[in-house]
Amino acid sequence: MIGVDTAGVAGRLGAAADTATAIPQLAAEIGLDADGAYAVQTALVQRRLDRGERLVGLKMGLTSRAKMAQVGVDEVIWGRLTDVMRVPDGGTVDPATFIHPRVEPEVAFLLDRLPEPGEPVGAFADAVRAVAPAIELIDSRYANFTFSLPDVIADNASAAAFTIGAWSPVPDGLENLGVLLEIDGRVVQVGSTAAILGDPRRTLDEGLCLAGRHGVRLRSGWVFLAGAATAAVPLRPGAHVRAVVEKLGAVSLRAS
Ligand code: 0L1
Ligand code: MG
Repeated sequence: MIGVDTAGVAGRLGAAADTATAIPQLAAEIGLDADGAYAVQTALVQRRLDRGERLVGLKMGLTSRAKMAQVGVDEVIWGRLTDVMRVPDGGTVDPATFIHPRVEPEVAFLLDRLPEPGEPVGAFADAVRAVAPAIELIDSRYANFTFSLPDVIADNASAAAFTIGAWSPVPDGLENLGVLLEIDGRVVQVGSTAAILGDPRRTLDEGLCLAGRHGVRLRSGWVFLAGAATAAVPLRPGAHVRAVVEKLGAVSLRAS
């Protein structure tokens, strides 16, 4: 990968997000590989930080077969979350500020005492202070929600917005909890937390390791979106979205 204009590519993706205008895929044309794509992601998120946003966490992407099949990419990826992406539980988003928003039910961790870089998570209960049901709103900046692995990495793993429900202490088991996604009171997706790498707790080791390779260290107090338990569903104007995770409760958001 020689001579990729990292700042230029980040600028194109940033402008696509800011103006809610899709752009064509670009990785194949410019020879962008996965490492180069994470450099673009860093520059893309830096644009947000430069205008005053704060990093508040990390998201894992494509952690389930359903998600991989939905977009035709079969590798776990990660992206960064900022404070401006967070929507309060029960809050409203304007779908017109996104290109083709989709919502998916997730499990979120509130991070606590994390191991040193390169070390695996010892006791999950030490590393994670609390867990919560979450909704992630993803929005690919690429036309037709179609991309390659480096394309989606560069696009900050399609991160756009997220909502976290009430935090609970870490329950005994997280590996097989029922998950529902409802739109306007109707169940549109049914899944299990087992779909998230077999057990959502595994995603924390993955996140530490994958982000660590790019010099990103997870922080105490950060949110960690472990991944979706089902495929994502388009968010239509006026929709009321609710995600329910067994033992953890429910979380909701509304589209204006
Ligand atoms: O959070 C996710 O699993 C999304 C990762 C990127 C792929 C997509 O946009 O669906
Ligand atoms: Mg997600």
